[in-house]
Amino acid sequence: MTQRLIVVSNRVNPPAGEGEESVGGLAMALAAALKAYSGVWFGWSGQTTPEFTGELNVQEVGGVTAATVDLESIDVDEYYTGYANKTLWPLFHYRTDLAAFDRAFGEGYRRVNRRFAETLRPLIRPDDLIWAHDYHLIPLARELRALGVKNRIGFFLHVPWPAHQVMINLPRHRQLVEAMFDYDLVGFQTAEYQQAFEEYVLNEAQGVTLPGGGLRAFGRLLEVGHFPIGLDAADFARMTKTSRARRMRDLMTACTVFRHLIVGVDRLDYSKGLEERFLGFETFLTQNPDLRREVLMLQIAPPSRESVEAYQEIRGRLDALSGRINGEFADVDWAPFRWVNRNYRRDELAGIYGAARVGLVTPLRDGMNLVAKEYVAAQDPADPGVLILSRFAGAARQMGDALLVNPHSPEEIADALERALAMEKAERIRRWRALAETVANEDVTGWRDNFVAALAGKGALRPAALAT
Ligand code: ADQ
Repeated sequence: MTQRLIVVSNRVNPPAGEGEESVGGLAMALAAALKAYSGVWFGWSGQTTPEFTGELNVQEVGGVTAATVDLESIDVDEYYTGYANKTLWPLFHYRTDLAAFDRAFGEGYRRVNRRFAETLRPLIRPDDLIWAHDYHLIPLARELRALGVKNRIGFFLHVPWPAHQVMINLPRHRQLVEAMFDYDLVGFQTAEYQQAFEEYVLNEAQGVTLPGGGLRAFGRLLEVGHFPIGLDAADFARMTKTSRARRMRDLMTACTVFRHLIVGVDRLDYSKGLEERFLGFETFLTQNPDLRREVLMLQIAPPSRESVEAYQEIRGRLDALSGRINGEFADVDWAPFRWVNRNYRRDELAGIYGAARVGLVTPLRDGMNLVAKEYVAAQDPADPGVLILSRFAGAARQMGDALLVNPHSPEEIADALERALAMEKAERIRRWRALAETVANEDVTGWRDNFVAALAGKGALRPAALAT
């Protein structure tokens, strides 16, 4: 019998059906990962309750057992909106200028992790593997251990782990890192983030690296590794062939006759580099008067985390910038820029990517970035488009055949657009083939299997020093 897997993440939102609207990178990946395991997906329901009761709501959704719990609104303010999204998210994305440091947030974060642990405890059987996800849940293992849980517990960080000098901006950073040593295995998206974590442990906690991998610090041992996340590649490939995807591709092709479509798809987040990207497109239009009528840029960015001020501000700035670009360059029969703030079904997105000659993916920092991989997976092998990708997305480590750019530089973005639009078909095919191979081979199934094998102690990662 396969071991049960208990997945824990802040939100639990498995896609209910076929072409449902996408629910973000993490949710898509976890739903795909859980399909193959019997087990449970546990987390916050997204609902609030006047008083925390720890009552579980268990449902079967899309082949997955989802167990959720409601939180008090102060929990949501301090733990989710506060510590997770106003403190850790900006810090881990190198935006210390936007990070709020408030002790009440830290206390709420700890309290909610304890509440999650207490609610989850009765569901855990002795040989279950437990896999916690992302920056909301760093102290979960510590709380579970305090309740006597002896199971193997793993943690995967979907966002970047910042450089040591950035990390130490966080008050009580040592306490947060110490809590990570209650896991058996901690996984990162890239070798770079893993190294940054190790550097922190060596410098701040007098840790040592063990011969076979792994770390010793705070009187404990921890296995660490990097596990780049990928798409549910087979499912996405199928999605590109649906009638809805085809219809969307035909629609986009029809409304861009004689023009090349440049597409960006992101959650509306300051880490995604949208302002710089808009300025890059504006620079491109300024530098290339003869190409202006030959392109249309479509940026899709549904609002997210609207309760956080920084997100309201960026929305206002982007609205103004998109208006300025169209005001400056549009003609009576034509406008260069489309700015759309809504979600699309995944099959429709596949169709949009498929119609785009350029995929413009330029986050300032990104743990991985699945949009880059989706864009590649949706291309026509006989006439593929060109991916322009930020150097600071985790995906850049695997996708060196994209045109890599510094996302802070509108000029570099403009130059890359020129190059992409002028690229001969033979070069586009050569680059795309290499990218498509990576996307197909390093998919979400491999990510899950590698992590779970390492957590179960069957992976190559298990250092000899830990076995003794
Ligand atoms: P995100 O920051 O959400 O994920 P990303 O990896 O790009 O970023 O995933 C976004 C997902 O949302 C994609 O599947 C995309 O198709 C979908 N999406 C975006 N805009 C959409 C729209 N308008 N309509 C429908 N769907 C839309 C976090 C980390 C990433 C990491 C993932 C997975 O920040 O770095 O890659 O988790 O680990």
